[in-house]
Amino acid sequence: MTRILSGMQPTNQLHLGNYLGALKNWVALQDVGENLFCVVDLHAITLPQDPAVLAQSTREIAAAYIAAGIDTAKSIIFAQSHVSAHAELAWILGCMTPMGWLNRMTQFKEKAGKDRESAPLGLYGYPVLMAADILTYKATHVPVGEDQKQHLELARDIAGAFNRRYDVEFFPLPEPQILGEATRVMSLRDGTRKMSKSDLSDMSRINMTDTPELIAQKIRKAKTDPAPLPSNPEELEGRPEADNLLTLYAALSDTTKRAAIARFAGTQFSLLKAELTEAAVETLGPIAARMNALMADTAALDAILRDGADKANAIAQPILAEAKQLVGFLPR
Ligand code: AQP
Repeated sequence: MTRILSGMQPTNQLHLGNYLGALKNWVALQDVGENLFCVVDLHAITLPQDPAVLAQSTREIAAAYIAAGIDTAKSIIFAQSHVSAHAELAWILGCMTPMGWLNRMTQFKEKAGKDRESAPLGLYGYPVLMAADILTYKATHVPVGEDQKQHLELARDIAGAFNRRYDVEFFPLPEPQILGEATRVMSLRDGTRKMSKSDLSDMSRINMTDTPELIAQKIRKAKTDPAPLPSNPEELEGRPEADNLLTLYAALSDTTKRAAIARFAGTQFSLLKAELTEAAVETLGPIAARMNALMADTAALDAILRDGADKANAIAQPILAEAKQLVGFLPR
């Protein structure tokens, strides 16, 4: 049986990288199996969050899922903190995760920066909680952007560690699904850095709710290089901004990067930027409109999250109970 699980952090507005690297693929995969899409608010507090903003962002991410095409008749949408099994299983799994495995995680190194001694335990243990998110449901497939590949490999290792410790085939090893043309969308200001919610410059990213004018401005000001666009993929080597803009165009126009390169070969960036703006506005405009409409009725969104949590709990609790039994905890 295919069971898909993925999530996004309610840490800021979602951007084009979140959409193309993950959300768009979730929507396309909805008919494949059983789907759970969570708003990972427990992950969000690994860095300080304003409580009122966190609550509102959690609703906003749920609204983005629905506005992008996640159908609550086919998929379960819920907040991670509403299913306590995630945190409980994370503790169990953390007890069989060697620190050496966590020390290799590049995201922790990037987020903790130079002052690692001050970084919270939660940030260090983030990948263990992520493994618990997946394994709590025995999810088989996890559609994510390329940046999450390392965490997914760790989740497989952790599942294996549990199975070996108790000599069982209890947890399936989850498969990462890194799909589409834009698996790693880069910053508009620096083609060597990932487009990210936490980048201080709003001009570095296109947010899912940006107005058409703002999208046009951000793309117009996006960093480029002086040469005309190349005629083959090999010539994109050392030209990260050209590579990124062509990738974005391909993903937003539902074509391949090879076709995008052929379309703009030998032209200046201005043509690519104009057509990319059109494609971005065409894709994001209707999603933003639906998001705004959904956000106008927060009671309805809260009801969707409550219903999702009930359904998610119904799947998670028996799996957690069985895991606890394997560990040797007494039944209640
Ligand atoms: N730039 C990206 N390109 C492709 N996919 C991306 N994802 C994130 N950035 C890109 C994918 O989006 C999903 C949700 O990510 P997240 O919200 O859990 O957190 P993140 O990966 O930490 O996203 P950000 O924007 O980079 O946030 P900050 O700045 O807070 O770290 C994941 O599937 C991710 O792969």
